[in-house]
Amino acid sequence: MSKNGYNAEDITVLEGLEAVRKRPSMYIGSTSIRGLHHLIYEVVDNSIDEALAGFCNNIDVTIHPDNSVIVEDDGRGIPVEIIPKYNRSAVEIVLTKLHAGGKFGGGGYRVSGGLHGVGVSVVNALSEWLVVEVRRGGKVYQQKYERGTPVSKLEIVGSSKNQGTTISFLPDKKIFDDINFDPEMINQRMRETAFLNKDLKIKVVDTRGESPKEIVYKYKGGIVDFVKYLNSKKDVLHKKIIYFEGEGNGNNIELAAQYNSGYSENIFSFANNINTHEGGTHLSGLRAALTRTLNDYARGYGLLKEKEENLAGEDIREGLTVVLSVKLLEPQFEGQTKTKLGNSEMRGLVDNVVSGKLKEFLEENPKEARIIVNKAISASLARQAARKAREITRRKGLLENMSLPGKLADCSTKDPSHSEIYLVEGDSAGGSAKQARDREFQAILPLKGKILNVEKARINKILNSEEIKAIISALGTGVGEDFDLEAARYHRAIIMTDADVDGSHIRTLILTFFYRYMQPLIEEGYVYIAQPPLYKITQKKKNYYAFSDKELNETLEKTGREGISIQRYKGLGEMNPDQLWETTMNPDTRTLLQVTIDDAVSADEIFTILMGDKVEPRREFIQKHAKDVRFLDI
Ligand code: 0RA
Repeated sequence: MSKNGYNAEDITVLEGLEAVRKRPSMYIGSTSIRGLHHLIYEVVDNSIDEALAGFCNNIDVTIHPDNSVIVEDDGRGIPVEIIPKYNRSAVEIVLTKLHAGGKFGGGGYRVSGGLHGVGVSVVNALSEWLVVEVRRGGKVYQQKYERGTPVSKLEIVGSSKNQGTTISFLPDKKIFDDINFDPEMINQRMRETAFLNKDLKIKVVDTRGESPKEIVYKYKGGIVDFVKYLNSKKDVLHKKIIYFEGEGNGNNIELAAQYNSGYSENIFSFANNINTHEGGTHLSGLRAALTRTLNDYARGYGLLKEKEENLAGEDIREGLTVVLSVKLLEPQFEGQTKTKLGNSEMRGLVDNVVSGKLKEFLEENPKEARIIVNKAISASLARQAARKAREITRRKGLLENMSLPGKLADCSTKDPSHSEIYLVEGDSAGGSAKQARDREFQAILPLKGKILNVEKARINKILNSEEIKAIISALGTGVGEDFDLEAARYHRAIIMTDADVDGSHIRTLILTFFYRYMQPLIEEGYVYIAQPPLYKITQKKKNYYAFSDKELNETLEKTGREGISIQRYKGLGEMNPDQLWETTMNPDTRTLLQVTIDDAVSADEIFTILMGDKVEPRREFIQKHAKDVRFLDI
């Protein structure tokens, strides 16, 4: 041991954390608001592991005015014994060594153990300070760290009958662009975590406002309550939520499902509490079981005649909300974002459990069974009609040699990665945009008025809509199951609408269509929103543009308010092509908002509310969000 108390092992530990500080994005994805929230999720996931092991019932998350966070649980507490190999306490190893969390646990289901959990040591490395408190064996232990380095020994600071761990930390402003936590993001995630862990109580306290806000999430129905929540703004086709549970080789599956009268599929799958956005074996097992079991039932009861074609998977999943949650001892995650479950044994297990139990459910509930089969049959008929319509359009397109819409002003380059298409509201703005654009790489597609609300129509009707057909053929990708990102003719689809109520409605309609029928386009970051200015301020023949009221005020301050004139743009059409180019279309000077799907649950909720049938929830939403545009970042 050297004179400063560190040995060679400690030095490699600290070098590990130094690497985290040098390249934080490698460990938490980014240093944006998303990465910041990862810190909380990481600590909470460690507490959830204690809950999965059956030792933790309560987690409290508290955010303080300085954006420091406390996560307290009543799990077993991080072990405090000295680990001989390191000559350090287990606590210190967990807090300073990358991926050390799993070393001492062993066995059981883990959220934080997989490729996802980077370890609380990463949180420690990226925090200005961190304090860990462990209640274990009647004593309270405490140790402090700064930017990952211990600044005190693990000390006994008191006694307690309780057990558990409390981790408090302040995100490092040197690392994060902004350390302001977003309560919506935290609540969303904690709500989802509580749904997935029946009876676990998660309390979120935000003390930053004038009065502290406290929300408690605890669901005794678990994923049944989750499905109830997901369908709460929809018309459901049967009251009772279908629920199955099964087990095999120590792996566990749970499923809750309910149909609604809508046309979209809402299947959320999880493995060890991790949202498997990219699906995987459990999801394929589920899909196979659904398709086979419902076809068998429909044939067996003569609901589907011999000469009629089988119901397709997508017919059966229309209007279906499902939460599938599996727990595995050794989950394998694959895919680009490591959110695809790879364990091959899961396919058969889920297929078996779902086939068996779903058959039983259908036999025992003939009324519900009929409703479900009839819904799938209508979907199938609509799909067949759509296919015919598509075949006709395709043939027509070939014959007339014009598969691209007539009103598309295409760009000249044929390289999709350098091409962008502006979807523009109205013919007049479309005209200005055509004059303004750089025709080398910018294409313009003017759209007439309101496009069809896809939330209220089935695929056959959607494919009959002129505006939607124009969007699909211009993009070249196809839709739904046929969607092919590789075929995209542009890598940027930019929605450009007026900065008024109608404009935002049209933008939402287009986004809804993309979200429901071309989701990968959004997931891959191809969808953008143009930001035209709200004001033009002229002073001595010089023009300034303001994109918000705040910017208008700033500009007025700057210009000294003398001899100025202000024009408020009511529509894109009021700008001349030069101004439109300069403010909204020139890549060197414009600002684009990239549309992202932060969370599929809230995105679905938002589109259901904004575009769906039920008027009441829509009114509530619009009142609640009238002053912000956050819902654009679905
Ligand atoms: C290592 C081993 C055990 C628990 C934990 C770490 C643990 C970590 C965190 C982080 C936040 N809360 C936590 N709670 C527990 C297993 C403990 C045992 O075997 O007694």
